[in-house]
Amino acid sequence: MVDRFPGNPILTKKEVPYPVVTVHNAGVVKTKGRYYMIFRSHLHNGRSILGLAESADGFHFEVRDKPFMTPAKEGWFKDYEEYGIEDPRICEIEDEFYITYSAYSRFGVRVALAKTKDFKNVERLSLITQADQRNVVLFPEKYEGRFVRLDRPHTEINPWSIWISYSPDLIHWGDSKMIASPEKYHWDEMKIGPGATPIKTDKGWIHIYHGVFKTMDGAVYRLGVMLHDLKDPSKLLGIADEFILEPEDPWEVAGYVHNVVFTCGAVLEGKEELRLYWGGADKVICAGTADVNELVDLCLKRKRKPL
Ligand code: BMA
Repeated sequence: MVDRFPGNPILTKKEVPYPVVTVHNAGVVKTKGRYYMIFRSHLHNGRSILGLAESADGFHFEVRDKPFMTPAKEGWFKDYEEYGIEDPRICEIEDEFYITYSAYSRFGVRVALAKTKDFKNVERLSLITQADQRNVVLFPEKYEGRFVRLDRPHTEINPWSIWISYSPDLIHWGDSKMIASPEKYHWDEMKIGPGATPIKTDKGWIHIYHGVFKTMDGAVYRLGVMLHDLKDPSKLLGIADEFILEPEDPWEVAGYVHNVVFTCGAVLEGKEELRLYWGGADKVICAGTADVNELVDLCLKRKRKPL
């Protein structure tokens, strides 16, 4: 389903002008013909920061001299970012770029929201979940006057599932509802989580998500696709039964954590092509393309049984 870019991996630690151990899990947007990528890197102490890279073609990226965001040193965010900031997603809403990222600390992992207009200055807005939450993905459009997000709470009774929540101001969230959960003895039976910012098509919102299967050799992270109704994003028109990408290339099979493909970003090229970005084995960044119509068909014609 996904054609890998022949020049993969598109970004590694060698292209980063400051010392890092990994370059992985990146949010990407395209605006005014340029691609902006915010990526996660581990430092040598094992904690994460966020870097910024730019590109004219979406495949060849140049990394800024300095990190884009490092854990907050003061204020309300300081205590909650002590162990690092991870897995950014970018969503353009009304000409501003909102970044959701995981904030790690002794209190657990929660999700923070920041915004930028120019990819130079960034403003932290709020911590928008409690612990234990990761993988918050915003929709680029409001629904019935409210912002919409996908989130991924985790409880023992209902492990690692995808929920939807609504907000009048991006800060206060509620009316949460569960919309998808892992399926037993299936490639995503252990965990699922929101992946890339949803992409709008005539047939619905394409949402690439990650699914995890536990093996005797540890967990395998793969990517799948679901289609949300344009009129009501809480309604799933279909979740494809099959995964669309699994670790295959050497840098996806081995790295910092082996057997991982993990996405935080996708971009629509014209009407037919989805450009997908993923972290390979938590060490490098890879890119590939998929046909929008094929992804939609997979969700509608080869779907798994509804919830
Ligand atoms: C998840 C997150 C991701 C990571 C993945 C595989 O729980 O930590 O950032 O890519 O595990 O290690």
